[in-house]
Amino acid sequence: MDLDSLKTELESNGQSQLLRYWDLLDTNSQEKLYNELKHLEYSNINKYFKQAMESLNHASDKIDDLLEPLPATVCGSVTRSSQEELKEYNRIGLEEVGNNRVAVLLLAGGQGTRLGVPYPKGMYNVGLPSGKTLYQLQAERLLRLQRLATQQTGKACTIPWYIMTSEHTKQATNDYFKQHNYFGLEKENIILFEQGLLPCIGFDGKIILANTDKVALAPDGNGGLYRALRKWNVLEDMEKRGVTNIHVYCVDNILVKMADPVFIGFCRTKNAECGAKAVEKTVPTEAVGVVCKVDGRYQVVEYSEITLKTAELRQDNGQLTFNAGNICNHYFTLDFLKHVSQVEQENQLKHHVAKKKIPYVGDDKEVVKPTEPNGIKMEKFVFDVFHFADDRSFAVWEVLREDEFAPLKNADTAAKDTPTTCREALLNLHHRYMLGAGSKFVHSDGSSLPDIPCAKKARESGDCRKGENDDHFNKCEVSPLVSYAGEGLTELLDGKKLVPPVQIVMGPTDSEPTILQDITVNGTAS
Ligand code: UD2
Repeated sequence: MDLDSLKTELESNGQSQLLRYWDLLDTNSQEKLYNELKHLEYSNINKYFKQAMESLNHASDKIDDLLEPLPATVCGSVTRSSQEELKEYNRIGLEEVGNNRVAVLLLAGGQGTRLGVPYPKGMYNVGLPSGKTLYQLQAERLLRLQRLATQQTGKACTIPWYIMTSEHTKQATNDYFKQHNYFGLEKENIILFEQGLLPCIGFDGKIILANTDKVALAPDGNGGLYRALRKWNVLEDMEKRGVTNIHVYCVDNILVKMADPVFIGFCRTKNAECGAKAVEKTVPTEAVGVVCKVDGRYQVVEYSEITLKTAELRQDNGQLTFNAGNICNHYFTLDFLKHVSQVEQENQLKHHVAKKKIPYVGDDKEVVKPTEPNGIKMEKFVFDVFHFADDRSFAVWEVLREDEFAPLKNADTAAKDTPTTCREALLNLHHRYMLGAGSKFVHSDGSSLPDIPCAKKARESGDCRKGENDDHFNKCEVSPLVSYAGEGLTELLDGKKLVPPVQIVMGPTDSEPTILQDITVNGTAS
């Protein structure tokens, strides 16, 4: 340990408080703290802090005048495309998958503070009949998609799954996949790498100590991706495997269509290097970021960055002018990722700042949990690289919220984005898949259940007509190993009368799916 040079460095950067408890620590703790401190880049951190405080001071400045809606030329939409176009996008995407040119990259380094569980969010079980966690659903979607691509191309293929973790999630994620035998995927095709951390800083610019021997560190945001790609040579690994298309997504969307061939096919048709999936924002005050242009460059703008007047602007057809709600589903070519991950480009991504209540060690060496914000966390955002795309290389694909977006952000005590809303969204979708495949839902005496569920409010107030409050649409689950996006079910379900709850199940090595029902019509097999 070269304590003297560390002391000098800390002094010259105004961070000597980090050694405040040094003399009270035993040798082990001293070593631990020393190792943490010697890796921090103090002059950079001080620079980031200065920029962060400037941006906080300008947080109320609005950027309305710089905003432009997306040009129609970069946009496409599931609802405005013909069946032929959708089929063609799907074919192109499957061709890419089938030729091993597609990888998925999961952003899973977040701390999941709002959900409040001590383990990574991907391990969360929202209470589906199958009990599957977010990670299991995702793994099975990949397996199914590989099979679909193989059916099209006649060749075996692999979709490598890159997972960005952080200090908080790496070990648990690793152990979880191992414990579950990688859910039928090959171990070498699940590649974990770790994003960086940045210290939390008090409003006075001093780095906060979380404990006498520990700096308060937090992940550097999902935009820490680009630095991490460089550090762990991830792009080299992709190149070696022949990957050219990368689908980046966040862990908490239970409906996520990983490596979605339609999205990939659309982006490739547009010759895009960088793309975003979006859902239509319908209410001006909905707190989602929108994909748009700012000062001529593509960007995601938070609702808080513009005035209500701009958020309320509508086009002639009544749609909001800024309506492309970001759902953290991005497409990149390998070349684009190589470009933006270079030091020169990555350094241009600014840190976003959040005021936080950061636990710190007090004078009596006890950890204090503040009740008011006492400092900041700094994060880069994954979508800030849109800035490097232009009209020729950018594409936005609008999808249906009810088919593709239901994020898990909060515990069930909240009204929105909870385990319950996620579970209902997935089961609702699967109910529609089953109906689409030609099955009918009935009571055990064979009488019909309605196709369209009674609205939740009406159910709660007892306003539903008789037979409509059975909640059956909320009890149908299809294993992703059977169907990726509703396909492949007709043969199994067409003309079948099903009594909910129903599960269509299949194991990773099974060749045929099975219909599981607690009760069948009049006690006979369906
Ligand atoms: C994200 C998007 C937001 C919207 C929303 C939809 C960003 C910056 N914001 O907001 O625009 O699309 O999702 O659900 O993308 N993560 C890391 N490392 C970190 C922090 C986060 O990997 O340091 C991951 C996290 O595990 C998750 C994803 O990034 O998978 C999104 O993080 P979040 O849930 O904190 O983002 P949120 O909801 O504020």
